[in-house]
Amino acid sequence: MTVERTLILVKPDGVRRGLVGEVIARVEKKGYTISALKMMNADRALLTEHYAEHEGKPFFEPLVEFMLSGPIVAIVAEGNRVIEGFRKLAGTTDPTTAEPGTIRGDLARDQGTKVVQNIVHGSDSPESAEREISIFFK
Ligand code: D4T
Repeated sequence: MTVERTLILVKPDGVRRGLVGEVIARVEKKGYTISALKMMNADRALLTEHYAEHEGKPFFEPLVEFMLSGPIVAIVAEGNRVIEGFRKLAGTTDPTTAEPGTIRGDLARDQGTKVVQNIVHGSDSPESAEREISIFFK
């Protein structure tokens, strides 16, 4: 058994478009358990910590501005191999080419903005998941 936890964020575009329920429904229908959930307004310090690996990249500042542009929903989901499983549910980073059937493939597209607006974030490893959960659920 590989029971894991992952951090999911519904980003400001997802909240603005009323897709919080849709994201949660897909996670629950897949069979994962929601173990924590909160709506919040992120601040710059929290986002800089969360996106530390991207600091200095050209899309970092637009990414932070985008993530500050409205409320987000932070979710902890649990289940066997949920980290990999949620990333498959989310689809690839670029929503134009994300597979239909995925959250990004079905619900997002290129907006022509400096930063990709792709509805959700999902942790990419057990180490990232624990690090990110401790940032969003202090
Ligand atoms: P997250 O982290 O949001 O689940 O998305 P990914 O794992 O798919 O993507 P990421 O961490 O590499 O990027 C974080 C965030 O930055 C945007 N982005 C990324 C962008 O606008 N341009 C880029 O070239 C990259 C790599 C999209 C997601």
